[in-house]
Amino acid sequence: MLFTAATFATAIALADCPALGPALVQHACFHAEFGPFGDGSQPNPLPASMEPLYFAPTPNISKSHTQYTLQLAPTTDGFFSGTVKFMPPRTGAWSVFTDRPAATSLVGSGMQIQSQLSHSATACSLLLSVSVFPLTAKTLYYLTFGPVAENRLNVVVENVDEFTVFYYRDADMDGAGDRKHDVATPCSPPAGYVEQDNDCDDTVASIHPEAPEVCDGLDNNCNGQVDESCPAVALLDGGTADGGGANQSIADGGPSGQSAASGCSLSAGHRPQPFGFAIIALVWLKRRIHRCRSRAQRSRMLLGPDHIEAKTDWF
Ligand SMILES: [Ca+2]
Ligand SMILES: [Ca+2]
Ligand SMILES: [Ca+2]
Repeated sequence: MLFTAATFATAIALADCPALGPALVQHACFHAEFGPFGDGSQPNPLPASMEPLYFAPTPNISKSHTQYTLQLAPTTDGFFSGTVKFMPPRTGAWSVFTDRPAATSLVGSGMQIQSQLSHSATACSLLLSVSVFPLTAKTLYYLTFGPVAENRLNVVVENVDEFTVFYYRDADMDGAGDRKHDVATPCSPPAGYVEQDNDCDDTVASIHPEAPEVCDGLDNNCNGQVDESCPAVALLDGGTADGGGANQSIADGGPSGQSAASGCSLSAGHRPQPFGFAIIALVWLKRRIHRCRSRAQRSRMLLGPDHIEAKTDWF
């Protein structure tokens, strides 16, 4: 189920997640490999009314960003099990990673807390199972692991909400997403969404930041520049009535009229600039001749043949 969060990004509920996302898993994996390491034996006496329910001393694993190695107690059927205490510093979703699949149950305030998400495979080779629980700040919870076949279990507990990541829709599947269509989730990205938000045209797979810039009149590599790697060719727009023409730079690689030197296509009615200037000069000269001849004709009509030579000396 998708719903809109206060950040205006679309959020994905944990219950709808297929698995936790790589940001959280990699973070927990870092602590599993590099520590800090805790033995889980920190004394933390239980309330007298609760003590009989759990073997003592019950380890406390409330410190996050730590891997704890728990010594589990034997059960009557030859397996091992154990209970630890955890008190979250803030309210939210908390993940409990273990280095092997182990049934994990959680009790708080005498109530069994249902897991929001649980899966037995992660992207970390050191932490193979995880369960997520909704917890309330400053509340004492009891986590029970097992039964498992071995008496040791490595555990890492991390806050889930800290690892909410934005993903962006990649409609053309070129690996770059559209920042206008995003979701926020601590889970693995939904199908068709990626972490990159820098696709400037998510409808064309050949346009993305890693694409080569080609001479086609488009910004292929999304750097805000069109055909920046192409030789600029200034063209004269096909002539106008007054002999002028707008200079125009067009893209290379067009379907017709390609220049061997630049590879740029020349649209109909355009001339390369060196010839364009010559054309401008010729058109200007032609117009001046026409204009002056017209004046001479008018002068001839107004002044008569005797005055023509004097009035056209300037030409
Ligand atoms: Ca894309
Ligand atoms: Ca281009
Ligand atoms: Ca470009």
